Amino acid sequence: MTFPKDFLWGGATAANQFEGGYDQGGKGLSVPDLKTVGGVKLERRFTPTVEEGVYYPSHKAIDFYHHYKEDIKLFGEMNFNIFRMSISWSRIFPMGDELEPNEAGLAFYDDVIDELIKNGMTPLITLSHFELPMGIVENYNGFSDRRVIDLFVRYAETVMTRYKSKVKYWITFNEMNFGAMDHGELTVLGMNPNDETIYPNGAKTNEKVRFQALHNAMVASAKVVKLGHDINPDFMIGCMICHITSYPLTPKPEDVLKRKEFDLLFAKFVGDVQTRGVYPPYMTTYLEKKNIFPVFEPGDADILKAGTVDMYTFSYYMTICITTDENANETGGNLMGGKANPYLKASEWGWQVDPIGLEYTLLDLQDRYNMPLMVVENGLGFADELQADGTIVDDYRIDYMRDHIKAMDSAIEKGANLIGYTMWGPIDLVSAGTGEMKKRYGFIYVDMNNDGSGSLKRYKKKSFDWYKEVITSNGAVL
Ligand code: BGP
Repeated sequence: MTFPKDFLWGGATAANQFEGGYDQGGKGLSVPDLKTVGGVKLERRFTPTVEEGVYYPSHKAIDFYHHYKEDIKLFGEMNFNIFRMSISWSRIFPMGDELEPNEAGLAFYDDVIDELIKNGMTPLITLSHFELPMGIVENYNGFSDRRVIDLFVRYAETVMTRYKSKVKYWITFNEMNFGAMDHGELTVLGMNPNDETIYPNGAKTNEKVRFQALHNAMVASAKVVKLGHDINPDFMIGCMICHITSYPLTPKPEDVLKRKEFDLLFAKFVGDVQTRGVYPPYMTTYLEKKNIFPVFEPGDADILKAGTVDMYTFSYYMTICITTDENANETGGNLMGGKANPYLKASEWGWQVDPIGLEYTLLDLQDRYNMPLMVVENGLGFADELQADGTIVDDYRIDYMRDHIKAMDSAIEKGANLIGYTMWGPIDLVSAGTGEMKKRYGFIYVDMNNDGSGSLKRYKKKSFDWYKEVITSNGAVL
Protein backbone atom coordinates (compact mmCIF):
# COMPACT_ATOMS: atom_id res chain seq x y z
CA MET A 1 0.00 0.00 0.00
CA THR A 2 1.60 3.21 -1.17
CA PHE A 3 -0.92 6.02 -0.70
CA PRO A 4 0.81 8.90 1.10
CA LYS A 5 -0.58 9.59 4.55
CA ASP A 6 -2.16 12.92 3.62
CA PHE A 7 -3.76 11.55 0.45
CA LEU A 8 -6.99 13.35 -0.47
CA TRP A 9 -10.02 11.05 -0.79
CA GLY A 10 -13.46 12.27 -1.78
CA GLY A 11 -16.01 12.89 -4.50
CA ALA A 12 -16.74 15.40 -7.26
CA THR A 13 -19.86 17.24 -8.39
CA ALA A 14 -20.93 20.18 -10.56
CA ALA A 15 -23.46 22.81 -9.49
CA ASN A 16 -25.84 22.43 -12.42
CA GLN A 17 -25.95 18.65 -12.13
CA PHE A 18 -27.06 18.48 -8.51
CA GLU A 19 -28.00 21.80 -6.92
CA GLY A 20 -31.42 22.45 -8.45
CA GLY A 21 -32.87 25.74 -7.20
CA TYR A 22 -32.14 27.17 -10.64
CA ASP A 23 -34.12 30.36 -9.98
CA GLN A 24 -33.65 30.63 -6.22
CA GLY A 25 -31.70 33.28 -4.36
CA GLY A 26 -31.54 35.61 -7.35
CA LYS A 27 -29.75 33.15 -9.64
CA GLY A 28 -29.74 33.97 -13.35
CA LEU A 29 -30.24 31.39 -16.09
CA SER A 30 -27.19 29.44 -17.17
CA VAL A 31 -26.58 27.24 -20.21
CA PRO A 32 -27.61 23.94 -18.58
CA ASP A 33 -30.87 25.46 -17.36
CA LEU A 34 -31.99 25.30 -20.98
CA LYS A 35 -31.16 21.63 -21.40
CA THR A 36 -33.99 19.19 -21.70
CA VAL A 37 -34.29 15.48 -21.21
CA GLY A 38 -36.45 13.08 -23.13
CA GLY A 39 -35.33 9.53 -22.53
CA VAL A 40 -31.75 9.54 -23.63
CA LYS A 41 -31.96 12.38 -26.09
CA LEU A 42 -30.67 15.76 -25.02
CA GLU A 43 -31.83 18.89 -26.76
CA ARG A 44 -30.90 22.45 -26.17
CA ARG A 45 -33.02 25.55 -26.55
CA PHE A 46 -31.83 29.07 -26.70
CA THR A 47 -34.96 30.98 -25.85
CA PRO A 48 -35.14 31.50 -22.11
CA THR A 49 -38.83 30.75 -21.87
CA VAL A 50 -39.33 28.08 -19.30
CA GLU A 51 -41.86 25.28 -19.44
CA GLU A 52 -41.67 23.38 -16.16
CA GLY A 53 -41.19 19.66 -16.56
CA VAL A 54 -39.48 19.97 -19.90
CA TYR A 55 -36.45 21.53 -18.29
CA TYR A 56 -36.16 19.03 -15.45
CA PRO A 57 -32.40 18.33 -15.32
CA SER A 58 -30.77 21.37 -13.77
CA HIS A 59 -33.97 22.97 -12.52
CA LYS A 60 -34.59 20.48 -9.78
CA ALA A 61 -31.69 18.02 -10.19
CA ILE A 62 -31.37 16.30 -6.78
CA ASP A 63 -32.13 19.53 -4.93
CA PHE A 64 -28.82 19.75 -3.08
CA TYR A 65 -29.84 23.40 -2.69
CA HIS A 66 -32.23 22.34 0.05
CA HIS A 67 -30.54 19.06 1.12
CA TYR A 68 -26.92 20.15 1.48
CA LYS A 69 -26.72 19.62 5.23
CA GLU A 70 -28.01 16.05 4.97
CA ASP A 71 -25.80 15.26 1.96
CA ILE A 72 -22.60 16.74 3.39
CA LYS A 73 -23.19 14.80 6.59
CA LEU A 74 -23.28 11.59 4.54
CA PHE A 75 -20.01 12.51 2.75
CA GLY A 76 -18.51 13.16 6.18
CA GLU A 77 -19.72 9.77 7.34
CA MET A 78 -17.66 8.17 4.56
CA ASN A 79 -14.66 10.12 5.91
CA PHE A 80 -14.15 12.26 2.80
CA ASN A 81 -11.34 14.74 3.44
CA ILE A 82 -11.92 16.59 0.14
CA PHE A 83 -15.05 17.54 -1.78
CA ARG A 84 -15.06 18.88 -5.31
CA MET A 85 -17.90 21.20 -6.27
CA SER A 86 -18.40 24.07 -8.66
CA ILE A 87 -19.73 27.52 -8.03
CA SER A 88 -22.44 28.57 -10.43
CA TRP A 89 -21.29 31.85 -11.97
CA SER A 90 -24.92 32.91 -12.52
CA ARG A 91 -25.69 32.62 -8.78
CA ILE A 92 -22.99 35.23 -8.15
CA PHE A 93 -23.43 37.40 -11.26
CA PRO A 94 -26.88 36.50 -12.64
CA MET A 95 -26.25 37.87 -16.16
CA GLY A 96 -22.50 37.41 -15.91
CA ASP A 97 -21.65 41.11 -16.27
CA GLU A 98 -23.10 42.99 -13.30
CA LEU A 99 -20.75 45.26 -11.40
CA GLU A 100 -21.73 43.95 -7.98
CA PRO A 101 -22.21 40.34 -6.91
CA ASN A 102 -25.51 38.85 -5.73
CA GLU A 103 -25.17 38.48 -1.95
CA ALA A 104 -27.83 35.76 -1.71
CA GLY A 105 -25.81 33.57 -4.07
CA LEU A 106 -22.66 34.08 -2.05
CA ALA A 107 -24.54 33.35 1.19
CA PHE A 108 -25.52 29.93 -0.15
CA TYR A 109 -21.89 29.01 -0.85
CA ASP A 110 -20.80 30.47 2.51
CA ASP A 111 -23.10 27.92 4.17
CA VAL A 112 -22.07 24.99 1.96
CA ILE A 113 -18.35 25.66 2.45
CA ASP A 114 -18.73 26.07 6.22
CA GLU A 115 -20.70 22.84 6.37
CA LEU A 116 -18.00 20.97 4.42
CA ILE A 117 -15.26 22.22 6.71
CA LYS A 118 -17.34 21.34 9.78
CA ASN A 119 -17.63 17.79 8.42
CA GLY A 120 -13.90 17.36 7.85
CA MET A 121 -13.60 18.22 4.17
CA THR A 122 -11.37 20.67 2.35
CA PRO A 123 -13.28 22.14 -0.62
CA LEU A 124 -11.94 21.92 -4.18
CA ILE A 125 -13.78 24.51 -6.23
CA THR A 126 -14.27 24.58 -10.00
CA LEU A 127 -15.01 28.10 -11.19
CA SER A 128 -16.60 27.09 -14.49
CA HIS A 129 -18.12 23.66 -14.96
CA PHE A 130 -20.23 23.70 -18.16
CA GLU A 131 -22.45 26.45 -16.76
CA LEU A 132 -21.83 29.90 -18.22
CA PRO A 133 -24.56 32.46 -17.54
CA MET A 134 -26.98 32.74 -20.48
CA GLY A 135 -26.35 36.49 -20.42
CA ILE A 136 -22.78 35.77 -21.49
CA VAL A 137 -24.01 33.54 -24.33
CA GLU A 138 -26.69 35.92 -25.56
CA ASN A 139 -24.95 39.26 -25.14
CA TYR A 140 -21.34 38.31 -25.87
CA ASN A 141 -21.34 34.94 -27.60
CA GLY A 142 -19.17 33.63 -24.83
CA PHE A 143 -15.42 33.76 -24.92
CA SER A 144 -15.38 34.70 -28.60
CA ASP A 145 -15.68 38.22 -27.16
CA ARG A 146 -12.55 39.33 -25.32
CA ARG A 147 -14.54 41.39 -22.83
CA VAL A 148 -15.62 38.10 -21.25
CA ILE A 149 -12.04 37.60 -20.01
CA ASP A 150 -12.44 40.43 -17.52
CA LEU A 151 -15.97 39.37 -16.57
CA PHE A 152 -14.63 35.95 -15.64
CA VAL A 153 -11.76 37.54 -13.73
CA ARG A 154 -14.22 39.73 -11.80
CA TYR A 155 -16.29 36.69 -10.84
CA ALA A 156 -13.18 34.68 -9.86
CA GLU A 157 -11.78 37.56 -7.82
CA THR A 158 -15.06 37.85 -5.92
CA VAL A 159 -15.16 34.23 -4.80
CA MET A 160 -11.41 33.71 -4.38
CA THR A 161 -11.25 36.74 -2.10
CA ARG A 162 -14.32 35.69 -0.14
CA TYR A 163 -13.04 32.14 0.45
CA LYS A 164 -9.30 32.82 0.59
CA SER A 165 -8.93 31.40 4.09
CA LYS A 166 -11.36 28.50 3.62
CA VAL A 167 -10.56 27.09 0.18
CA LYS A 168 -7.06 26.05 -0.87
CA TYR A 169 -7.76 23.98 -4.02
CA TRP A 170 -9.19 25.56 -7.19
CA ILE A 171 -9.80 24.57 -10.81
CA THR A 172 -10.43 27.34 -13.36
CA PHE A 173 -12.36 25.48 -16.12
CA ASN A 174 -13.73 21.96 -16.20
CA GLU A 175 -12.50 19.88 -19.17
CA MET A 176 -11.32 22.96 -21.01
CA ASN A 177 -9.84 20.82 -23.80
CA PHE A 178 -13.37 20.22 -25.12
CA GLY A 179 -13.06 23.82 -26.33
CA ALA A 180 -10.72 22.52 -29.04
CA MET A 181 -13.44 20.22 -30.37
CA ASP A 182 -16.57 21.16 -32.26
CA HIS A 183 -19.02 20.39 -29.49
CA GLY A 184 -17.20 22.40 -26.82
CA GLU A 185 -18.24 25.79 -28.12
CA LEU A 186 -21.33 26.09 -25.97
CA THR A 187 -20.52 24.00 -22.91
CA VAL A 188 -17.01 25.28 -22.29
CA LEU A 189 -16.78 28.54 -24.23
CA GLY A 190 -20.39 29.78 -24.04
CA MET A 191 -20.82 30.38 -27.77
CA ASN A 192 -24.22 29.75 -29.27
CA PRO A 193 -23.71 27.21 -32.08
CA ASN A 194 -26.96 28.41 -33.69
CA ASP A 195 -25.79 31.99 -33.98
CA GLU A 196 -25.38 32.97 -37.58
CA THR A 197 -23.13 35.92 -36.82
CA ILE A 198 -20.37 33.59 -35.75
CA TYR A 199 -21.44 30.48 -37.62
CA PRO A 200 -22.57 31.79 -41.00
CA ASN A 201 -24.90 29.65 -43.10
CA GLY A 202 -25.69 27.43 -40.14
CA ALA A 203 -22.20 25.93 -40.19
CA LYS A 204 -21.66 24.48 -36.75
CA THR A 205 -17.94 24.57 -36.87
CA ASN A 206 -16.04 27.73 -37.45
CA GLU A 207 -12.64 26.65 -36.23
CA LYS A 208 -11.11 30.09 -36.46
CA VAL A 209 -13.67 31.57 -34.07
CA ARG A 210 -13.55 28.57 -31.78
CA PHE A 211 -9.77 28.57 -31.40
CA GLN A 212 -9.85 32.34 -30.79
CA ALA A 213 -12.45 31.82 -28.06
CA LEU A 214 -10.39 28.99 -26.58
CA HIS A 215 -7.35 31.27 -26.60
CA ASN A 216 -9.35 33.98 -24.81
CA ALA A 217 -10.52 31.43 -22.23
CA MET A 218 -6.93 30.23 -21.68
CA VAL A 219 -5.86 33.85 -21.16
CA ALA A 220 -8.75 34.27 -18.68
CA SER A 221 -7.68 31.12 -16.87
CA ALA A 222 -4.04 32.27 -16.65
CA LYS A 223 -5.11 35.69 -15.35
CA VAL A 224 -7.12 33.98 -12.64
CA VAL A 225 -4.22 31.71 -11.68
CA LYS A 226 -1.96 34.74 -11.28
CA LEU A 227 -4.64 36.64 -9.37
CA GLY A 228 -5.30 33.64 -7.11
CA HIS A 229 -1.62 33.50 -6.19
CA ASP A 230 -1.72 37.21 -5.33
CA ILE A 231 -4.81 36.67 -3.14
CA ASN A 232 -3.27 33.73 -1.32
CA PRO A 233 0.16 32.32 -2.25
CA ASP A 234 -0.85 28.97 -0.70
CA PHE A 235 -3.62 28.35 -3.23
CA MET A 236 -3.15 25.20 -5.34
CA ILE A 237 -4.76 25.99 -8.68
CA GLY A 238 -5.17 23.39 -11.38
CA CYS A 239 -6.07 22.91 -14.99
CA MET A 240 -8.70 20.22 -15.62
CA ILE A 241 -8.44 18.07 -18.70
CA CYS A 242 -10.79 15.39 -20.00
CA HIS A 243 -8.03 12.87 -20.56
CA ILE A 244 -9.48 10.37 -22.93
CA THR A 245 -6.48 8.12 -23.24
CA SER A 246 -6.06 6.51 -26.62
CA TYR A 247 -4.23 3.56 -28.14
CA PRO A 248 -3.48 2.82 -31.77
CA LEU A 249 -5.98 0.13 -32.82
CA THR A 250 -3.19 -1.79 -34.54
CA PRO A 251 0.63 -1.51 -34.68
CA LYS A 252 0.28 -0.19 -38.24
CA PRO A 253 2.46 2.96 -38.38
CA GLU A 254 -0.48 4.92 -39.86
CA ASP A 255 -2.60 4.08 -36.79
CA VAL A 256 0.23 4.89 -34.39
CA LEU A 257 0.74 8.28 -36.03
CA LYS A 258 -2.96 9.11 -36.14
CA ARG A 259 -3.28 8.20 -32.46
CA LYS A 260 -0.37 10.48 -31.62
CA GLU A 261 -2.03 13.38 -33.43
CA PHE A 262 -5.33 12.78 -31.62
CA ASP A 263 -3.56 12.67 -28.27
CA LEU A 264 -1.73 15.96 -28.91
CA LEU A 265 -4.74 17.86 -30.21
CA PHE A 266 -7.35 16.61 -27.76
CA ALA A 267 -5.60 15.38 -24.63
CA LYS A 268 -2.39 17.42 -24.46
CA PHE A 269 -2.69 20.87 -26.15
CA VAL A 270 -4.67 22.79 -23.49
CA GLY A 271 -2.86 21.13 -20.58
CA ASP A 272 0.49 21.95 -22.21
CA VAL A 273 -0.45 25.65 -22.43
CA GLN A 274 -1.77 25.75 -18.85
CA THR A 275 1.25 24.00 -17.35
CA ARG A 276 4.04 25.50 -19.52
CA GLY A 277 2.61 28.90 -20.43
CA VAL A 278 3.28 28.68 -24.17
CA TYR A 279 1.60 27.15 -27.22
CA PRO A 280 3.41 23.91 -28.08
CA PRO A 281 5.13 23.87 -31.49
CA TYR A 282 2.90 21.05 -32.78
CA MET A 283 -0.18 23.29 -32.21
CA THR A 284 1.39 26.45 -33.58
CA THR A 285 2.16 24.72 -36.85
CA TYR A 286 -1.21 22.96 -36.96
CA LEU A 287 -3.13 26.21 -36.45
CA GLU A 288 -0.91 28.26 -38.76
CA LYS A 289 -1.19 25.72 -41.55
CA LYS A 290 -4.99 25.94 -41.35
CA ASN A 291 -4.76 29.72 -41.14
CA ILE A 292 -6.62 29.77 -37.83
CA PHE A 293 -3.89 30.78 -35.39
CA PRO A 294 -5.59 33.06 -32.84
CA VAL A 295 -4.86 36.76 -32.50
CA PHE A 296 -2.59 37.39 -29.52
CA GLU A 297 -3.26 40.83 -28.06
CA PRO A 298 -0.19 42.58 -26.60
CA GLY A 299 0.51 41.04 -23.23
CA ASP A 300 -1.23 37.68 -23.87
CA ALA A 301 2.03 35.75 -24.13
CA ASP A 302 3.22 37.21 -20.80
CA ILE A 303 -0.11 36.43 -19.12
CA LEU A 304 0.02 32.80 -20.25
CA LYS A 305 3.55 32.55 -18.87
CA ALA A 306 2.72 34.21 -15.55
CA GLY A 307 -0.38 32.09 -14.95
CA THR A 308 0.81 28.50 -15.09
CA VAL A 309 -1.00 26.06 -12.81
CA ASP A 310 0.25 24.36 -9.62
CA MET A 311 -1.28 20.97 -10.30
CA TYR A 312 -2.61 18.94 -13.20
CA THR A 313 -6.09 17.57 -12.60
CA PHE A 314 -8.05 15.38 -14.99
CA SER A 315 -11.06 13.16 -15.50
CA TYR A 316 -10.58 9.54 -16.45
CA TYR A 317 -13.41 7.22 -17.45
CA MET A 318 -12.25 5.17 -20.42
CA THR A 319 -9.80 4.60 -23.21
CA ILE A 320 -10.49 4.48 -26.93
CA CYS A 321 -8.68 3.18 -30.00
CA ILE A 322 -7.66 5.30 -32.96
CA THR A 323 -7.19 4.06 -36.50
CA THR A 324 -7.20 5.25 -40.09
CA ASP A 325 -9.62 2.41 -40.87
CA GLU A 326 -13.04 4.03 -41.00
CA ASN A 327 -14.79 0.67 -40.97
CA ALA A 328 -13.44 -0.42 -37.58
CA ASN A 329 -16.09 -1.00 -34.90
CA GLU A 330 -17.31 2.04 -33.00
CA THR A 331 -17.14 2.00 -29.20
CA GLY A 332 -20.90 2.50 -29.04
CA GLY A 333 -20.20 5.43 -26.74
CA ASN A 334 -19.71 7.64 -29.78
CA LEU A 335 -16.75 9.29 -28.11
CA MET A 336 -14.48 11.50 -30.18
CA GLY A 337 -14.65 9.03 -33.04
CA GLY A 338 -12.97 6.37 -30.92
CA LYS A 339 -13.06 2.73 -31.95
CA ALA A 340 -13.75 -0.34 -29.84
CA ASN A 341 -10.90 -2.17 -28.12
CA PRO A 342 -11.37 -5.95 -28.46
CA TYR A 343 -9.69 -6.48 -25.06
CA LEU A 344 -12.06 -4.26 -23.07
CA LYS A 345 -15.68 -4.35 -21.94
CA ALA A 346 -17.87 -1.27 -22.12
CA SER A 347 -20.51 0.15 -19.79
CA GLU A 348 -24.16 0.32 -20.83
CA TRP A 349 -23.36 3.77 -22.24
CA GLY A 350 -20.48 2.44 -24.34
CA TRP A 351 -17.64 3.75 -22.17
CA GLN A 352 -14.83 1.18 -22.24
CA VAL A 353 -13.64 0.24 -18.77
CA ASP A 354 -9.84 0.22 -18.51
CA PRO A 355 -8.14 0.44 -15.09
CA ILE A 356 -4.70 -0.36 -16.52
CA GLY A 357 -5.24 2.64 -18.80
CA LEU A 358 -5.39 4.80 -15.67
CA GLU A 359 -1.99 3.59 -14.51
CA TYR A 360 -0.64 4.21 -18.01
CA THR A 361 -2.16 7.72 -18.02
CA LEU A 362 -0.71 8.64 -14.61
CA LEU A 363 2.78 7.55 -15.68
CA ASP A 364 2.41 9.41 -18.98
CA LEU A 365 1.32 12.63 -17.22
CA GLN A 366 4.00 12.36 -14.56
CA ASP A 367 6.59 11.96 -17.24
CA ARG A 368 5.28 14.92 -19.27
CA TYR A 369 4.52 17.45 -16.54
CA ASN A 370 6.36 16.33 -13.39
CA MET A 371 3.92 18.11 -11.07
CA PRO A 372 1.26 17.10 -8.52
CA LEU A 373 -1.55 15.15 -10.19
CA MET A 374 -5.13 14.70 -9.07
CA VAL A 375 -7.78 12.40 -10.52
CA VAL A 376 -10.82 14.64 -10.09
CA GLU A 377 -13.37 12.45 -11.88
CA ASN A 378 -13.66 8.70 -12.35
CA GLY A 379 -16.54 6.32 -11.89
CA LEU A 380 -19.11 3.99 -13.36
CA GLY A 381 -22.46 5.20 -14.68
CA PHE A 382 -25.00 2.44 -14.08
CA ALA A 383 -28.79 2.13 -14.01
CA ASP A 384 -28.87 1.04 -10.35
CA GLU A 385 -32.04 -0.53 -9.02
CA LEU A 386 -33.56 0.27 -5.66
CA GLN A 387 -34.81 -2.97 -4.11
CA ALA A 388 -38.10 -3.21 -2.20
CA ASP A 389 -36.16 -3.40 1.08
CA GLY A 390 -34.39 -0.11 0.37
CA THR A 391 -31.00 -1.64 -0.55
CA ILE A 392 -28.93 -1.18 -3.69
CA VAL A 393 -26.39 -3.92 -4.29
CA ASP A 394 -23.82 -2.27 -6.55
CA ASP A 395 -20.99 -4.82 -6.56
CA TYR A 396 -20.17 -3.81 -10.17
CA ARG A 397 -19.33 -0.31 -8.90
CA ILE A 398 -17.15 -1.66 -6.11
CA ASP A 399 -15.28 -3.81 -8.65
CA TYR A 400 -14.82 -0.84 -10.99
CA MET A 401 -13.49 1.41 -8.26
CA ARG A 402 -11.30 -1.22 -6.63
CA ASP A 403 -9.53 -1.85 -9.94
CA HIS A 404 -9.01 1.87 -10.57
CA ILE A 405 -7.73 2.50 -7.03
CA LYS A 406 -5.30 -0.42 -7.44
CA ALA A 407 -4.10 1.18 -10.66
CA MET A 408 -3.46 4.47 -8.82
CA ASP A 409 -1.61 2.60 -6.10
CA SER A 410 0.61 0.94 -8.66
CA ALA A 411 1.29 4.24 -10.46
CA ILE A 412 2.31 5.90 -7.17
CA GLU A 413 4.64 2.99 -6.54
CA LYS A 414 6.23 3.70 -9.93
CA GLY A 415 6.74 7.36 -9.10
CA ALA A 416 3.53 9.21 -9.95
CA ASN A 417 3.01 12.22 -7.67
CA LEU A 418 -0.70 11.61 -7.22
CA ILE A 419 -2.10 13.71 -4.37
CA GLY A 420 -5.83 13.02 -4.49
CA TYR A 421 -8.83 11.21 -5.91
CA THR A 422 -12.32 12.66 -6.15
CA MET A 423 -14.50 10.06 -7.84
CA TRP A 424 -17.38 11.41 -9.93
CA GLY A 425 -20.83 11.80 -8.43
CA PRO A 426 -20.63 10.39 -4.87
CA ILE A 427 -24.36 11.03 -4.74
CA ASP A 428 -26.49 10.26 -7.83
CA LEU A 429 -26.86 13.32 -10.01
CA VAL A 430 -27.94 14.37 -13.49
CA SER A 431 -25.75 13.18 -16.38
CA ALA A 432 -23.97 16.00 -18.19
CA GLY A 433 -23.90 14.07 -21.44
CA THR A 434 -27.48 12.87 -21.67
CA GLY A 435 -29.49 14.87 -19.12
CA GLU A 436 -30.57 11.59 -17.56
CA MET A 437 -30.97 10.69 -13.91
CA LYS A 438 -30.79 7.01 -14.80
CA LYS A 439 -27.03 7.08 -15.38
CA ARG A 440 -26.04 6.89 -11.71
CA TYR A 441 -22.54 7.10 -10.23
CA GLY A 442 -23.17 7.52 -6.51
CA PHE A 443 -22.56 5.73 -3.23
CA ILE A 444 -25.84 7.38 -2.31
CA TYR A 445 -28.95 6.64 -4.32
CA VAL A 446 -31.43 9.47 -4.86
CA ASP A 447 -35.05 8.63 -5.59
CA MET A 448 -35.43 10.81 -8.67
CA ASN A 449 -36.28 9.70 -12.19
CA ASN A 450 -35.68 10.86 -15.73
CA ASP A 451 -39.14 12.44 -15.90
CA GLY A 452 -38.55 14.49 -12.75
CA SER A 453 -40.74 12.29 -10.52
CA GLY A 454 -39.42 10.87 -7.24
CA SER A 455 -39.34 11.58 -3.51
CA LEU A 456 -35.70 12.82 -3.49
CA LYS A 457 -35.11 10.45 -0.57
CA ARG A 458 -31.46 9.38 -0.12
CA TYR A 459 -30.43 5.70 0.35
CA LYS A 460 -26.94 4.31 1.03
CA LYS A 461 -25.80 1.79 -1.58
CA LYS A 462 -23.61 -1.19 -0.72
CA SER A 463 -20.60 0.76 -2.03
CA PHE A 464 -21.11 3.42 0.67
CA ASP A 465 -19.60 1.31 3.46
CA TRP A 466 -16.99 -0.10 1.09
CA TYR A 467 -15.64 3.36 0.14
CA LYS A 468 -15.72 4.42 3.78
CA GLU A 469 -13.44 1.50 4.62
CA VAL A 470 -11.12 2.33 1.71
CA ILE A 471 -10.71 5.87 3.00
CA THR A 472 -10.39 4.89 6.64
CA SER A 473 -7.62 2.42 5.79
CA ASN A 474 -6.02 4.93 3.35
CA GLY A 475 -6.43 2.50 0.49
CA ALA A 476 -5.15 -0.59 2.32
CA VAL A 477 -8.52 -2.36 2.47
CA LEU A 478 -9.98 -2.73 -0.98
C1 BGP B 1 -17.44 14.71 -17.39
C2 BGP B 1 -18.04 15.96 -16.81
C3 BGP B 1 -18.96 15.74 -15.67
C4 BGP B 1 -19.68 14.44 -15.64
C5 BGP B 1 -18.92 13.27 -16.22
C6 BGP B 1 -19.76 12.05 -16.49
O1 BGP B 1 -17.16 14.92 -18.73
O2 BGP B 1 -17.03 16.83 -16.34
O3 BGP B 1 -19.76 16.89 -15.52
O4 BGP B 1 -21.00 14.53 -15.95
O5 BGP B 1 -18.25 13.60 -17.39
O6 BGP B 1 -20.45 12.21 -17.70
P1 BGP B 1 -21.98 11.87 -17.84
O7 BGP B 1 -22.67 12.73 -16.83
O8 BGP B 1 -22.36 12.24 -19.22
O9 BGP B 1 -22.12 10.43 -17.55
